[in-house]
Amino acid sequence: EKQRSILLQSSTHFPPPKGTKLSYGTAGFRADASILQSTVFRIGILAALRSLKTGGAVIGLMITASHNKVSDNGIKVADPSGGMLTQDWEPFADSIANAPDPESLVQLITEFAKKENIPIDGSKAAVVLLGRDTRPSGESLVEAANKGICCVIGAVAINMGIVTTPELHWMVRARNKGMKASEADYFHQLSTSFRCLIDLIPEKSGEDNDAIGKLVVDCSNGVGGEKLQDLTQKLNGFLQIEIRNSGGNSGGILNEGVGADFVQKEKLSPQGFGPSDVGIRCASLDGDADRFVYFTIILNGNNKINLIDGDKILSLFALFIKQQLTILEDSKKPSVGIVQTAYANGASTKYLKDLGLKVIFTPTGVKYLHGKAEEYDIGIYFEANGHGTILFSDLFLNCLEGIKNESSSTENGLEKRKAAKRLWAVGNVMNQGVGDALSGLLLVEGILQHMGWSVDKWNQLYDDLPSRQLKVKVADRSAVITTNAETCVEKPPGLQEAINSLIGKYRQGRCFVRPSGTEDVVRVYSEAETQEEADELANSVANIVQ
Ligand code: 16G
Ligand code: ZN
Repeated sequence: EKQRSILLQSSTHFPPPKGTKLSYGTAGFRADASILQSTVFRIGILAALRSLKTGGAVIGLMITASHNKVSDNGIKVADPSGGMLTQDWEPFADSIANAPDPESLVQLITEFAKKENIPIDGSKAAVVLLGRDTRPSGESLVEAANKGICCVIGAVAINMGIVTTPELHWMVRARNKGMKASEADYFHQLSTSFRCLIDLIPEKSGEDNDAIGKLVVDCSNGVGGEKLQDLTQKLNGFLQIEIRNSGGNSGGILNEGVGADFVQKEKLSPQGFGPSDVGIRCASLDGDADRFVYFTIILNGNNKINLIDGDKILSLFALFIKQQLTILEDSKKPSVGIVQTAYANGASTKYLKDLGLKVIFTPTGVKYLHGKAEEYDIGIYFEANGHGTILFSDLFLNCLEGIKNESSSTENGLEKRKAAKRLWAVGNVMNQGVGDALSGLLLVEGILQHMGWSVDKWNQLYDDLPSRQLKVKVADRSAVITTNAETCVEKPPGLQEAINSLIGKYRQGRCFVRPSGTEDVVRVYSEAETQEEADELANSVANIVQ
């Protein structure tokens, strides 16, 4: 009763916006920041309930709209493992976000708590970690989320201030494992595992690692700028990083003509990069630093770039891991799964399969890829847009621990120990909760130094097949229903057959359509042997979708 009256009372201060239906979507709620007060307040309540439900485990609440424009904001929940909120709570998130008044809100909460056996009588404690990116609207939204959390008796909120999305996920996971979980601990883990990779680089005569030169990073004028700066200081010069578009007082606007999303979608260099950067290894983070891509500037190319996307990052990681596993040879073989979506360039899939690796496809959205990757001892997933990570099972980590501690002093034993240590470092540098641009950068840089490779050498692992993406406005995108990891249209009937006959006209033709999860459009993706053919295929399929 006391709980009920607190909820009723507080929620009157957070009326929902009129005439907008909000949906948790693939990446939490996102909208113009001005209408999100009530949503974050309510999701604050949800986060506290989630903590109660999981026996008082720490839950994360991140206020960010990632690569969206600066006037937008959003909110995402991190589960105790540091992964995304369990999917079976999404309908509850939708329904409370859209409850029209305090009475119906409190009724939904009470019913849900009863159904899920959540103790809301104040007898149990709950903890929620709050974080936000650099958007100006973040401060007051954190305040609203905090009010929501504190409405649940026994729940406390801990404000971590401005952090990257993956940093908050890492902190949630670390706390629940009873580890030290401050930002300094996060930087320490990343920098020491990077250092470990560097220390284990085989000596190669004649190769000069300094030739690899500096890395220049576009930080999208977002939270990644300051954080990468701090991390770089911990690297003691083992990596030369120049930071651009760092946000703060440097002038540029968050995500405007900058950032990983812009670079990957437009295939153009971000602001602040130009002809003087030709020949230099460049990378781009997105607004909350959970995605990254690499690129190089094309000489006299009118801002065009060679894009090194998530698929090629994945391929580099897979190759390195495969090499280390080969050194471990006879030891117990871990299961390795590579997880991609239908957007992965066909050339990357071929490359990975030719390496002898198992490639699995899931629908678009990190929660699907992550869930699949968890099924393996080593699960590597990336979306072409640069979101991904590498997951190690506890079993495999234990196995590595064993090999690391073996005492054999034969050459072979020594090499195995080194390989185990490298893999161990990979598992520590890579965020086990979500994709993390800072982790990813360090692993790419570590591997390039290990291989003694230039960025061009890496880019030449395979040539991307020409591809085209289009979006089509339709009356009702939910009329398109897909199956087989979005590669095949189930409804409306006949559409897939029509697409197939168009694909049949092109060498190496591939094409699929799917309703977007974030925009009111149907997306078309095509590949073919030449750019002209890929364009033609996409256009002709777009025509029949309309
Ligand atoms: C969301 C997803 C991203 C996916 C994109 C597809 C997360 C954290 N983010 O941003 O992984 O690539 O949606 O958008 O899951 P679309 O459905 O509009 O094509
Ligand atoms: Zn992001």
